[in-house]
Amino acid sequence: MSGIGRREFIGMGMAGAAGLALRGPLMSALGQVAEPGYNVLFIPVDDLRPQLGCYGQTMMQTPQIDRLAAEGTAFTRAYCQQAVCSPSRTSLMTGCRPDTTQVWDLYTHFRDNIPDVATLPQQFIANGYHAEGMGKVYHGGLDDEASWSIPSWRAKRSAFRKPETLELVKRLREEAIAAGRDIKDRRYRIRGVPWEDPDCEDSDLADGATCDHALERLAEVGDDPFFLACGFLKPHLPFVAPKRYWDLYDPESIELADNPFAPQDAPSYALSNWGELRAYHGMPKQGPVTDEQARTLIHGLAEMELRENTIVVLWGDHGWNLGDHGMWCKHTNFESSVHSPLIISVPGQTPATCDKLVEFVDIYPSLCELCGVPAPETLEGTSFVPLIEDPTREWKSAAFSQYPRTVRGVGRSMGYSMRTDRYRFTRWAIPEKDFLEYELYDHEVDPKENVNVAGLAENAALVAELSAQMDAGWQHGR
Ligand SMILES: [Ca+2]
Repeated sequence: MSGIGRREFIGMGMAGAAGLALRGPLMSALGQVAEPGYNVLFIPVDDLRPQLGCYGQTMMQTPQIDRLAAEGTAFTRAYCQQAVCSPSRTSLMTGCRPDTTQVWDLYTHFRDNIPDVATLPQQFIANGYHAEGMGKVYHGGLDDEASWSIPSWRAKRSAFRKPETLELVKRLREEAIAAGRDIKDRRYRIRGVPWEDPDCEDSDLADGATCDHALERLAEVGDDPFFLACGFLKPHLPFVAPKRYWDLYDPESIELADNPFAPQDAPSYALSNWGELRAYHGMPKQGPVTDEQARTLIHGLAEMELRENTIVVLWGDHGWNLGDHGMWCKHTNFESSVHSPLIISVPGQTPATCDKLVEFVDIYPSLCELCGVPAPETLEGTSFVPLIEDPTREWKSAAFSQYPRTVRGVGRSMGYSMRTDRYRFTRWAIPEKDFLEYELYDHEVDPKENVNVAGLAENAALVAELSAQMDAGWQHGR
């Protein structure tokens, strides 16, 4: 970028968000010369809860993600729109909320419902970018051809490495087949053990191989600006990481959730029975491999002199319960499920931690604004670029998430949840059955959401007020 420093540019853009959206970073200070926009390195991380050093979790050793955060903006209150892989990723990649994508499960492809939507990388391709996807970007089996300039890439690696695990998986498979089960049916998939610590190289496992592939591709990028999505599978179950990463942690020193109980007065269906983990043998702990992959990628960018023109954005697709409320995995509307890591680093920006409420649907319009790519009118989020410049400014008043649940004996309900500065408010309704229940957690005194205070008489007016705010929806969240 000539004629204007990146820092000046960022400052200029932030001073008037609309101006930046119109001018984009493609123009010089004179407004004449179009230059290639920023590259984007886009790093989805599967099931990464904000348990990172840069979020104050000193137990974790995540120095490289912390370094990325130290160079960029770490959003400490970022929320996914639905706490499970495909609905969350689909929402983020289309810039639309789950009720628009109508993807609330792990089986529906968004093209079946919104066939003409321009996904985030697709919009970049339409504006001169080369977009590649590798590793897990969309949920498995739900890739989207139109999103990539060349077919997406996945590492071919076994999920496990240890001979005894491979033997166990083989035996379970044989037993299932002998019992007449179709093991290709998702319900009967053989999952094996929940964790493993093989003594192997990073590249022997899928994430290491994906990282290597990303570095190879970065070395070969052409003249067009790139949008490179490099999705990591870990720390999603099964927790498999090379032994040396496990050895960084003393099991005795690992802190356990201090609220391993259901919230007081919360409806039982609000909780998850964490069937995802129960499908494995044994019990889990957390492996830290992702940090190392992020380091290698970002280091590679620096070596190739791409870092100074590349925006890096790292996000976990949702939170994860590590025994919180007695649950494991995600699949709920609680803070521990929807609160997710989001870090963006824009060259030349002033590093900051930002505690304003942001949503994953905001990522699409933000990257558009930063890269001078026009944002489609269908987007249902708000660019958080102004927060990169001024992390303390006034911002949106609520973040919205949702999760469907069957209420026993009543029917299927979509639980809508709203995080405001102070409260988490969740509403479960089945209008045709005259069913309506609320959850209300006051984060000022109950940050772990241990007591549902929606039913207290003194909170009746507050519940009505929050309910009205929820009805007004995300469009009125600012
Ligand atoms: Ca996930």
